[in-house]
Amino acid sequence: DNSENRTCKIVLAPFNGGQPHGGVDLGPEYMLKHGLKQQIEEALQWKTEIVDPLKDLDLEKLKAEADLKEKELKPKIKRADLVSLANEKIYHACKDEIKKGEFQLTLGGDHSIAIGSIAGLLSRYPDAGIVWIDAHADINTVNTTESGNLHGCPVSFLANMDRHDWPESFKWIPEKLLRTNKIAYIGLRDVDEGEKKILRDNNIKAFSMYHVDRYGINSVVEQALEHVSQGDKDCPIMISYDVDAIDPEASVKCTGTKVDYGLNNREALFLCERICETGNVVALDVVEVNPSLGADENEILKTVAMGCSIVRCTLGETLL
Ligand code: 6HN
Ligand code: MN
Ligand code: MN
Ligand code: MN
Repeated sequence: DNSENRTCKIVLAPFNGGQPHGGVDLGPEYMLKHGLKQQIEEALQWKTEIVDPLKDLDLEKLKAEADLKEKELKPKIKRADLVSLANEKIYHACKDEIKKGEFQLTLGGDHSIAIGSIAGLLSRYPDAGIVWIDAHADINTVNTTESGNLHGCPVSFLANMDRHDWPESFKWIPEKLLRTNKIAYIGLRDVDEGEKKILRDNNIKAFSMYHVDRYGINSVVEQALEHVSQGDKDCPIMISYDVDAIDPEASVKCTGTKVDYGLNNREALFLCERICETGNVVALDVVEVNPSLGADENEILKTVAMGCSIVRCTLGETLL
């Protein structure tokens, strides 16, 4: 129903410090250049407003300084203070500049930015359910991470895992934030051994590509929604969408941690359509679009266009 003229707040999160590649910070710019804002306004008849929480940070300079310092220190987790700083800003923007009833759309950036976006969303809707669409579980803790890349860890921070071992800078993250029964994964196919143990020990609902093949995407989405809603038919739902969930051959080649045999294009968008149809979707992240990893213009266009389609389908463009 477009008649109410809803507002979509577009939170820009052009941050790349949670992983090693440059270029993922270009995600928001490329999606906007592709016409995302106009698409939301014209096709969907929503109002849009840009929120730009990182605009005062010189991110490339801060990253260079962090990398120089870490060259000698070689800490287990990389650029912790920078990732924390960027996310604290994203958190405050989502918490303070978005009102109940407005849609929270966050454009990454790497997936570490979900620490801020989800912490912000949960400040408005503490009981929201999170559907995490990804090839990866992103639930490594500061102790289990093998890569040290913080885009592999956002869920553990949100769920307050191993909090006693966090660098001091992360302590702004509220306690008792995300309960592990309020998240469900779809699309997993590259999960580290330490993460598998965390998923098992905490009984976390996770649908891998095996489950998509076994039950079909329709049943998987239904089960995920039922699980995160915990019996509340009005439960607010947020989607955190890592585009690497989607098969590289199908459309998404421009992303930093590509994994074969993912969701096909229809499965990828059906998810968004079905979750939109519940009428309960309040927020979406689109992350890990990296235009600089394209071999040619066409590869870049396909990935960026898919990012924009995810947004439009989640807002209801394709529903009749
Ligand atoms: N992402 N599990 C791997 C790691 O480095 O911890 C990969 C993480 C990928 C994160 O794609 O958002
Ligand atoms: Mn991923
Ligand atoms: Mn792996
Ligand atoms: Mn991810």
